[in-house]
Amino acid sequence: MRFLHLADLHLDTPFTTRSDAVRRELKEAGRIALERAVELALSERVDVLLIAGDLFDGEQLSFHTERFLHQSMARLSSAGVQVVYATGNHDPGGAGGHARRMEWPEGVTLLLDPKPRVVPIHREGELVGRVTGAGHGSAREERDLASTFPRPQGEVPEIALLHTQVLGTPGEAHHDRYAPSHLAQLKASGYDYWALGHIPLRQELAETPPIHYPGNLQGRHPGESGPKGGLLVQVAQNRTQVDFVELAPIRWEVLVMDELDHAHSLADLARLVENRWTQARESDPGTPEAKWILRLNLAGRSPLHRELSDPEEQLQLSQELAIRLDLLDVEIRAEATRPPLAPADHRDRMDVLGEALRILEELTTEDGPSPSRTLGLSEGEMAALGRAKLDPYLRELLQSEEPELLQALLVEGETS
Ligand SMILES: [Mn+2]
Repeated sequence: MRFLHLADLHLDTPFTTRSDAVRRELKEAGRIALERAVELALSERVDVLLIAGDLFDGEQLSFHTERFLHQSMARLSSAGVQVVYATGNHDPGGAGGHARRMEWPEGVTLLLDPKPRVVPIHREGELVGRVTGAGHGSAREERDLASTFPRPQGEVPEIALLHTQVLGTPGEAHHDRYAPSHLAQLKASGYDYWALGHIPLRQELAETPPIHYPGNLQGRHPGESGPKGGLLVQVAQNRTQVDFVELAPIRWEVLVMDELDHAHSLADLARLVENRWTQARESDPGTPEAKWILRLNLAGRSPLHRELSDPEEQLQLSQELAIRLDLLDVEIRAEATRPPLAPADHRDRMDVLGEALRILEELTTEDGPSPSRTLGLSEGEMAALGRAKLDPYLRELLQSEEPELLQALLVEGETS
């Protein structure tokens, strides 16, 4: 038995915080990813497409997307590929939900309520496997639905399909515990594969039997970086092959830059970002046709602190970067930048900090007082160390350590 496992498509996510152009691209990307999934299902001649919930994002479903879904499913069904779709918390199957209201072509089996159902899967009239699944009837399904699944019969591959929060999985804390289930129970259930949905992060929870979240089909915000797509699964007698296939047209990337002291102009900063971007793409180039959205998190002391706090300057920088790096969009977060060190502002203070800054300045001045004498070395020690070289050496040392010394003194001074 061969199938494609998808989850968490969230079609028609509103993306309200994005510009019109980017919002259009992101919405379109959700449909393109599904179109690619359909192409893959056809070219790989799978027996069934499994959708593990959250096919829609919520109440807003455009007529465009509805028609697109219908056509996509009809393509599969006319090629003899079944579709089994179990609803999740974003697209519950109860009265009034899109899943129940919209028109579906023949060959699509909808699992709209929590009562598990067994769907036989055929290839050219022959039984090749069974899918047992259940859907969320409401947006707040709090029961452990997996525990109600029947024991599979098992003479053909038996697949379980469910939108669920498996307790204790990475990323759990960020998601509501809808239809919670227990890994030990899934493992002991007798199914040959658990096709799960709900957690956007792709992960294998168990190898035997394989229990997988495919992750979402298209990332929707910077936190959902990395390649996104579906799992192509072949269940055979002795072993199950699970392959991830990238399908999302848009990729997200987050760059954190917190060493900004040497960027003295926005052009310098743009160059620094370009270097970091190039490095990141060397290790993870993405597909040749991928479109990218960059989130740039800037932090720490920066001579550009003031410019970066100005929305107009930020916009200019993001536009410059988008053109330069050929990106769909660039978001800049600069709330965590701070003004650069300015020792001159503190030198005249009549306190320990001011005194320390004045001493440091004096000692590093070429014809100022002798550092070795000020530091309290005796005549004998100075003679032994070679007096002529000692002062220049100490000045150099103090100067090279100056940024660190200033940092320590000023941060101390600011917080006291
Ligand atoms: Mn969900």
